[in-house]
Amino acid sequence: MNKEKVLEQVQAALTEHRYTHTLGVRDTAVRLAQMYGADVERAAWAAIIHDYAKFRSKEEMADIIKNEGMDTAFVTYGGELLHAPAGAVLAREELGVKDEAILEAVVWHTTGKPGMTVLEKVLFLADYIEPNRRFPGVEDVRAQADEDLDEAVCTALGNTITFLIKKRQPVFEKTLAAYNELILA
Ligand code: DGI
Ligand code: FE
Ligand code: FE
Ligand code: FE
Repeated sequence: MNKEKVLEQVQAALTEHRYTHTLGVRDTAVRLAQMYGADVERAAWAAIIHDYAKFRSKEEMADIIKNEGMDTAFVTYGGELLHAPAGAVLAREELGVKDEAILEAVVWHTTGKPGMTVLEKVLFLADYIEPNRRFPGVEDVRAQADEDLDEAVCTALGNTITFLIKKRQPVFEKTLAAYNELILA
C-alpha cells in the first residue's frame, strides 16, 4: 500500500474541508499513538481512510452494510453512522487496505464500542479533537487527551450522548455501553 497514492484517492473523494479534517486526524492520531503505545503506522492509515465514504449516498452505504452482514443497527440509528462501517468495506475494495485492525478502527470511529483497542480509541479520539474541530467542550477533551486516553474518550462519548439527546436523536447502544464501561472503570 502506498500512502501518498491512497491520500490522493481520499482527497478526490472528499471536499477540501473534509480533506483538511482528515489530515488533522492523521497528525493527531499519530501523536496519540506515540503517547499511548498504539501502532503508529496503523494509526496513520486508519486516520487517512476514516471518512473515505462520507459523501457516498445513504442508499449505497446501507446496501453495503446489509450485503456484508454487518450490524444493521448502523442503518437504524440515522444516516450519520453509515459512513464508518461502509467506509471500511470501501477502503478494502477500492483503496486496497487489508489490515483488519485498521479497518475495525474505521468501523467504530463514529460510535465507539465497549472493549475498544488502543488503536480504536486513538482514532475515535483523534477524530473528535483534531485541530480543525471547534465546538463547546473540545478544549477540555484536548487537555484530557494529553493526560489519560480513557478519560478523554469517556468525556467525548458523554458529550456526544448529551448532544444527541438535546437534538432528540437516538443513541447507538454500543455508544452508551462504551461510555458505561469507561465511567465504571
Ligand atoms: O465524520 P465526522 O464528522 O468527522 O465525525 P463522526 O464520524 O464522529 O460523525 C459525527 C456524527 O455522527 C455527528 O453528526 C453525530 C453522529 N453520531 C455519533 N454518535 C452517534 C451519532 N448519531 C446517532 N444517531 N447515534 C450515535 O450514537
Ligand atoms: Fe466520520
Ligand atoms: Fe467522531
Ligand atoms: Fe472524521
